Amino acid sequence: MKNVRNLVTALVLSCSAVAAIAGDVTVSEPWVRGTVAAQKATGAFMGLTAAKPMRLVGASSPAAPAVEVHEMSMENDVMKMRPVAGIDLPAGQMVALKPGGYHIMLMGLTAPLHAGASVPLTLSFEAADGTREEVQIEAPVRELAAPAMKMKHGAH
Ligand SMILES: [Cu+2]
Repeated sequence: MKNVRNLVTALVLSCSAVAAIAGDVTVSEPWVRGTVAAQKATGAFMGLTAAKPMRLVGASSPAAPAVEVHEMSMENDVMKMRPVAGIDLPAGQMVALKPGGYHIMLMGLTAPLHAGASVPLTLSFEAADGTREEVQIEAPVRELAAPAMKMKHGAH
């Protein structure tokens, strides 16, 4: 009996380490791309799974004065990104925010972000009936691995 309880405790602990579950949305494996000196913007990425139809409508962070929900796409061989009003989350289906697609853009960074640090983020979700829900997460910083892509920022 005791062994079973220990196993359950271990499972609960290991789950809470990778996912923040609050209310109707589960955030899995959040991370932020590290930056180099003088770089003012970067992206935050994660998986979002909603228990019922929800919409990611915004985010904020103490690490950046401006935070927007962005979509990246290829236009004439150039990666472009633009702000979107929100990202729809169908019930029970993981939506990935990842490089090259949807991401959360942190702009106006006051200091470089290095691996080992983590960035607090508050995510705002809206349900079909208009009720809002906020989820707080800590996104670890991953070192900038690849050289910066050729990018154009449309709206900012
Ligand atoms: Cu962006």
